[in-house]
Amino acid sequence: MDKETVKELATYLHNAEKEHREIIKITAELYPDLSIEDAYLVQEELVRQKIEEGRKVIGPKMGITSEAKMKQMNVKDPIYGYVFDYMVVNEGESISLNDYIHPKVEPEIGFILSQDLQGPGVTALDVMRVTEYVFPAIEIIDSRYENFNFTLPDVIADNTSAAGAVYGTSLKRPDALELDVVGVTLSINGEIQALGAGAAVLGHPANSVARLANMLSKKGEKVKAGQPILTGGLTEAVRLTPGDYVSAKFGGLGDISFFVK
Ligand code: OOG
Ligand code: MG
Repeated sequence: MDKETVKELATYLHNAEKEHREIIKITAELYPDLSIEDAYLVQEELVRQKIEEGRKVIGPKMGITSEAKMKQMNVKDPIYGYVFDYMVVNEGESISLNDYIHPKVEPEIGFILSQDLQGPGVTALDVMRVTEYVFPAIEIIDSRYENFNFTLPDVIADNTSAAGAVYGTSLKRPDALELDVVGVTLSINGEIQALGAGAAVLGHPANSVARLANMLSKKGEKVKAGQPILTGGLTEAVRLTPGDYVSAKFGGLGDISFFVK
């Protein structure tokens, strides 16, 4: 894919995000043959454009981390993208639906490492050895594509639908918990809408961080110490509507919540 096309596709996505406007997926018309590799080039260009506008990367995020979702999309690898400073929502704060297109929320387990992790060959055990803290999180995803309808390359180019993140401030040492059996409930206005457990993410969320390190190593990059890492949704994502009070409760990890206006 030539540089001009990469730029054009990144700008197409970037503008849709800034204007809170849904667009037709790239593979439908603009570039039907978009490969996974090309899609990451578009994502890199999108990240570059945001940084050029003064935005800052806060941390990486993993997506499509359940075996069921990977099978459904017929892929072997999960996908990754980046959360930026302007996407961060503080616990207890309100978001306005006007700032999004058709946002959904999903509870996730977050990691913070004490050392950089460089693949290939990183295992979950390597991850646990350098994990400083784990924390509860809610990710807000907001595909720029009509009806959240996309192919894998489309969603990779779209920075894996990243739009918001609530990083819980209750930090726990990783050996204080068995993360695969940490249960989670996601409630809207006090009613449980979805539930899951840590094992929904590749059997154990540490596997997700290991896969991230190994995927990044193909680009000569690593998972950096100190950055909050989102490991992937523990439940299906739930659509938001005005007036929602969103809360996620994690066994042993604590609760987080925010409001929707
Ligand atoms: C893609 C993002 C998926 C996750 O945790 O699986 C994701 C999407 O479903 O829009 O963030
Ligand atoms: Mg997610």
